[in-house]
Amino acid sequence: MADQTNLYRPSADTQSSNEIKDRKVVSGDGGEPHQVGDGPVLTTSQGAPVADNQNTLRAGARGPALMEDFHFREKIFHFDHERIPERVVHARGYGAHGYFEATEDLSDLTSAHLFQEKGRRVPAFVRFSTVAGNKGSVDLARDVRGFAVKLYTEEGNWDIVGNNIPVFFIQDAMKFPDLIHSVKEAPDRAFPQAQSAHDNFWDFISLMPESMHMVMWAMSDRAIPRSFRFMEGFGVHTFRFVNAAGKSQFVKFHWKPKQGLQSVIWDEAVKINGADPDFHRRDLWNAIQNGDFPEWELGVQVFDDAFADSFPFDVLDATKLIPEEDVPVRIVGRLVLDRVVDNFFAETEQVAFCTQNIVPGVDFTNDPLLQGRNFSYLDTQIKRLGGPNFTHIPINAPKCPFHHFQQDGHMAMHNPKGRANYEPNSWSEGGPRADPDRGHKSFPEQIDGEKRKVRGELFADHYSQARQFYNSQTKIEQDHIANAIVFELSKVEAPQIRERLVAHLPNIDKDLAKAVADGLGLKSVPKAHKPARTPVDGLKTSDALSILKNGPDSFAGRKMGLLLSDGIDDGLLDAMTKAVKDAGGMVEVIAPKIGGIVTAGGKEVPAQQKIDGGPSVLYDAVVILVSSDGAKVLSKMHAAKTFAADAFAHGKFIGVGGAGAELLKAAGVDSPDGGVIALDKNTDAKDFVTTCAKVRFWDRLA
Ligand code: HDD
Repeated sequence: MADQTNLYRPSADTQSSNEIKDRKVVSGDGGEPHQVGDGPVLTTSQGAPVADNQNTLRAGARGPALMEDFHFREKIFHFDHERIPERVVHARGYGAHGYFEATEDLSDLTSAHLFQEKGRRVPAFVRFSTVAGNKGSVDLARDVRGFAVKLYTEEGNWDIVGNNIPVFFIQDAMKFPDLIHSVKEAPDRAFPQAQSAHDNFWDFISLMPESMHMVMWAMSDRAIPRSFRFMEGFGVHTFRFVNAAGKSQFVKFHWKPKQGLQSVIWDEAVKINGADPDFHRRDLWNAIQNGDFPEWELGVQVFDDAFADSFPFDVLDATKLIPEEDVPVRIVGRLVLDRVVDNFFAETEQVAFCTQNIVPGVDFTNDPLLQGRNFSYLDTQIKRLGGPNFTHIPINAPKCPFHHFQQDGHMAMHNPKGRANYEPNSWSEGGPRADPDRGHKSFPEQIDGEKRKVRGELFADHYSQARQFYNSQTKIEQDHIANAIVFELSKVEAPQIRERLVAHLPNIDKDLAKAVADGLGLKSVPKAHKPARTPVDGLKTSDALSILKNGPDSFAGRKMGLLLSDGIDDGLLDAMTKAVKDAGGMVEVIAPKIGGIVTAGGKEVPAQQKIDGGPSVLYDAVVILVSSDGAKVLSKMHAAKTFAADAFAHGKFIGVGGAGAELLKAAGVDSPDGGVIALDKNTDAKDFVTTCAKVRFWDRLA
């Protein structure tokens, strides 16, 4: 019987800290300097102490290297094998540990152990990701974000492998390889990387009307989130909850960030990718390391067969959502991320999410996308992690007791003990047995149908919810959608593909179609494609679908960029720093030199960024606090002028202290508006930070 007690854990010798330790440097045998110290002795993987980590074993100082050098051979062979295949999708991701706590007793709905009592807690691991880009691609690609949650419950691991968008591009898993091939780099030229703005993607999409709803989401600012911390997550599919009496209800899962929703705007995304390609992972790392633990509420939409039958769309169709106004989201738990990984590869890279990992009390539905996923995830982990024993890797192993007869295979780490490795057997130490009371039981749904390659009738409505989504957006958000489609299609070389895509838009919204046609320079809006099914009229708009209607209510978790120069007023600087911290935000100092600045009062303030490494796109709001000498110096620096001009162009709130207005003027901001706020006295700092909770001065962008 396998058990969980002998999981391999490497010793954590090195901790992530910024502490510097000066170790003694001595000369090695061959005259090469190397470090000695009071840490552990370097060993081979076999544990043999190493004497020299600088020189291979040689026949003579200038002679050939000897094969006999087992330390050299081990070191190089291991290095040569460091890479494993990256995920075929969602290759770039970032994970963190935390916990999930049930805030409701849901025993009436599900027998899931986790929900049998309010307050039950289980460890959790979450991996956020982009979809299309390779592992080393940029964080702020326009893309869907993966939101995969592993809950280590007492009755097994439960993986909710979701996205930050509640619907999907396709309805049937059969089309997934085509979708992904189309969005990834073209096979003949190996570009573009981490982008959907190219012919292959839009060629495919324009031929797949079922993708139109998701396309509206992907072209909205949902696809360029400000941070993983400020985005929602969705289980997407309809699942089942099954209670102890065997009664089943349908359920959809939602993760709602306590931090509120926030996205960047496209021009920022493009620039952030250059300034800090790791923007999202750095943000999560910093927040957790600062003790500002991101938190999401788990919400469920629970509904029965009667609702499903009356709903104008098929609840098994992953291209459709159920508006919160139709079935309210009930908050039943909280997810808190409070610990970064010890090692990225061991945890974030090797974590293996599988949609088929569910627990008693939770069940699948016949959603054809979900059913296909249940095959794909297990299959992909075997390839990616090298064999069936990926569940032995600590990050994937259950944290509850587990007992089974699976054995052997590459890297088997906890094979069954004893003689019995089959069942039934009659040995006294005969190992585990199935338990019909505790075990997972599929909901005994009555199924009757012809064996055919078909889809449900209602799946054919591809435009109604796309329209509902578009209509639920604020004007600014609608403009962003139109601009995004124009941007993307402007990168498409084949005019026929552009037009074929635009011909879907009148079925969603005539003004949107016109705006996109104009933006592309088309003479007119092409004739609309004929819908396969007449769209449903009069769907009510849903505020839950808009980011701007669900923004933050404070500056907590946000970052203020302070552009400073020598000779500034100490009082205002201190007041601003305090106001941001009191609001739960972070400050970062940007200065002409990384060595920092000296205030009028003689205080040395270190900088976190030199001006050209800290453009304003990296901050939620900025303060320009400079002396008049400082303003003169900065006004001659392109990076400083761009800092100010971009902050203004991106609708940011700009606090202006000292001679800051001079820099704004030099940057071409001649007519400051209500979002450019003079900081005349120290008490202005607090009001400014309160104002910044609105994230942007939207009037400037309208
Ligand atoms: Fe998938 C990874 C989310 C459809 C096949 N998917 C993957 C990850 C997320 C999603 C978040 C990354 C997990 C991690 O961080 O390791 N995928 C979704 C959602 C979908 C979806 C929300 C639609 C509702 N996926 C989907 C389909 C298929 C796959 C239809 C195949 C039929 N997905 C995979 C995969 C991946 C994966 C190939 C690649 C790496 C991995 O599984 O672990 O199996």
